[in-house]
Amino acid sequence: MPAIHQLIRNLSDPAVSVTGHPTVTFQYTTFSTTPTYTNTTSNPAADLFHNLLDKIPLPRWAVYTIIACAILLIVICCLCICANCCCKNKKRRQKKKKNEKINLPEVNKNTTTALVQPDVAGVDYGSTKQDRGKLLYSLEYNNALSELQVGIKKASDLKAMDLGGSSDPYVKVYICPEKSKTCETKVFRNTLNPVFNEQFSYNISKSSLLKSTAVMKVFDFNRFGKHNIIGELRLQLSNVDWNHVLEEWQDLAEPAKFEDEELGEICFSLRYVPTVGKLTVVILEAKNLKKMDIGGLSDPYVKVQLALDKRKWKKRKTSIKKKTLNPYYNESFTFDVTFDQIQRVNLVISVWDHDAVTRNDAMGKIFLGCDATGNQLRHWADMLSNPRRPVAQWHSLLLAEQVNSTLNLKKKIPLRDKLPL
Ligand SMILES: [Ca+2]
Ligand SMILES: [Ca+2]
Repeated sequence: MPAIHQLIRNLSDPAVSVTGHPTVTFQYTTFSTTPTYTNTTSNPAADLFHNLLDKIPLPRWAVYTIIACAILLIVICCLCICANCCCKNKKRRQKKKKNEKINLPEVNKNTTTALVQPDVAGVDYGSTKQDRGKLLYSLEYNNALSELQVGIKKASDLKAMDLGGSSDPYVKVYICPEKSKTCETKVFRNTLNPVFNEQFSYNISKSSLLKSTAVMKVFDFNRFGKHNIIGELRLQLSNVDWNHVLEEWQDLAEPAKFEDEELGEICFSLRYVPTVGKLTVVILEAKNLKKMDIGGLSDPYVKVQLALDKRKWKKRKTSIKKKTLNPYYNESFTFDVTFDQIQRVNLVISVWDHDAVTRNDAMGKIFLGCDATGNQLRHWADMLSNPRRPVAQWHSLLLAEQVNSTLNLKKKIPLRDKLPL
């Protein structure tokens, strides 16, 4: 087999020896102890390597091929890992960039994120003011009459509170710390730039004026939900130059939470049938009432009173709901009120905490009627303009003293006046 012999020689594999015998034997098990190349080097490391190779029961070319393949495989693996890492980093960088792009306009539009989680370095306090809009108001004091005039002129760039990207703004005005009279402007539907042009007057002595603060709160009206505050102004009246009429724009601030005591809310429906002269009040429920008892709860009941020509006239009350701050009543009261009387009537709704031993305490109060303002007047007007249809609405309770001083009811109507007119 000379061809094979030659081939083997060409491969110059020292592991393969050919005997003089015509048959070729691949001596995998027997090795020559003194191969020719051993003499060429005296490096002990190389000797060790070659000895190791000699011990492997494979031809040298196969061993070299395997080693080459292994190195190639390792290199390919390394390259793959590197490529993968680079790719991931690139993707991460791109994703980060993308996220930054998405977040930026949101942050610009809505700085409440900055308010909730203030980044000490990055908070822009000015932008929170711009977000809520601004209000043009006027202040004037008449020394002779001891009368303060607060003008609510207009607002601009108000914050959108409704889903449609708009608001239904109105302004509540009162003087702290007295808070005896709260005035409200009309509601302007679906606008962020309302023109109110309303003026409110407060009787206040010069000495108490200088210790007072005028509060102007801009709210968003919602037909079936709680009214949300858009922003407010608090003006220290001691800082005002009263020799002139003050008129200026000011950025609305975030509402202060400390001052307004939450007295809870009450929901009731009103229905008036003019033909038969019947006014029906259904006390539905109340929520978030004030804690009056030691256990952290209250025993609330609701008084429904009517005043005619500012005199106490008729009254009824609901049952007492024990140990709750969120009572449900659904109790109906019908009063005879003629069409002539309904225009001179005030409906006073008050929530009381029942106490077995001590006097019952007032928890909150509101009144409706033609003398009412704001939300209460709206509910009353809705009832009158929808005869025979019950109109339900939630109302925020006010301090009983505040309502009493605004309403200023006289004593009970004498008996003869109770007779039908
Ligand atoms: Ca609204
Ligand atoms: Ca009680």
